Amino acid sequence: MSTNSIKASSTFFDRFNNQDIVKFSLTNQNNVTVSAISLGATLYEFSIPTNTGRTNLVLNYPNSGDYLANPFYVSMGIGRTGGRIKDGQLPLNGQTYQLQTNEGTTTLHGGPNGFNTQVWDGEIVEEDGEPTIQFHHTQLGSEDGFPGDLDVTIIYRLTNDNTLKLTFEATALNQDTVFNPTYHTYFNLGDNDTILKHNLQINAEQHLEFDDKKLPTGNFLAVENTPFDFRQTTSLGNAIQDMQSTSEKGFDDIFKINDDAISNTIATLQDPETNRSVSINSDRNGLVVFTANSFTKEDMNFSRTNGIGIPYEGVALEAQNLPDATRFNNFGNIIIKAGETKVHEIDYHVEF
Ligand code: FUC
Repeated sequence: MSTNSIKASSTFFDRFNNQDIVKFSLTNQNNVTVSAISLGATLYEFSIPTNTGRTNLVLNYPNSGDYLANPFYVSMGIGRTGGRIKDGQLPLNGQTYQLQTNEGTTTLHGGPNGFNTQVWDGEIVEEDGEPTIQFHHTQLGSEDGFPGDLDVTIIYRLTNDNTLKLTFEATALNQDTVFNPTYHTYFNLGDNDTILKHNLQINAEQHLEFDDKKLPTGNFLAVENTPFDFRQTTSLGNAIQDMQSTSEKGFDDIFKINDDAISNTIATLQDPETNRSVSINSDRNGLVVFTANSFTKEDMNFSRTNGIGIPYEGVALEAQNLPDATRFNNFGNIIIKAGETKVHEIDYHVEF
């Protein structure tokens, strides 16, 4: 007889590029369910029970094909490196590696053959008496252009205090390489089509200055007295309003997490109307906030809004190390030495 308090299941999701895509689910004692699909190890569902049924707190699409037909990385696993690498050129150990590019001259989110494009081997694995979802993939340098081969496992653990723990474990198999994965999770915690009524708090005194390709210049900007000041709980809608004079008309920005918040709560998103919140823990120094400013009705098939994409439909909160970190000596260390294993964790704790 099973004594697990977390229930696990797996089921056929759909076919994509002649491969079966599998959906794995974990449900805890509070009837919170987390599901992931093997395409991109994508977080497909983080749903809670409500008075009227269930609400999924993350954006998704109904079909695998939708995920790569859109440029938005909807709640997908991202790697080897989240964010942008200038000119697709990775400086490492005194050499420069030319990577594949996928945004003009830039390598974005691991490039055109990054983690999100891969079909991961998934299985339910029991650990300490509870089931977990484990996705495994060996990312080959010959496949994505990064130096060396990287053996990667992404683990989903769900606790009975409503925390989803996402762990990335990577081993550099044969060369020094870089590892800065993230989840491109778009949250919409409320019952509205947009996140404009949400509040956001981020433990960040600074954010990064960008050039016109959204590449970091290396300068840190103080958030104080700007729309980037989320040090106290702040209305996201008001902050987005203050960004309307910019070309982005919202946030697509990188916050430098304060040292004392790392490995603790780095940010909290809440919806005052429903009293739902998610707190994010991360062991690294960066958080990208992307408020889906450029979603349009051509970005079809979002499950939440009856198939239509609309601006501000969700907010992507991407916990990671500051991007392009081998180009700047104060952005943190994303290097894995040959033979070395590195582990990173991102936790989402929901309250409702
Ligand atoms: C964020 C942004 C990018 C891109 C992507 C979908 O990571 O930094 O600009 O739009 O999301």
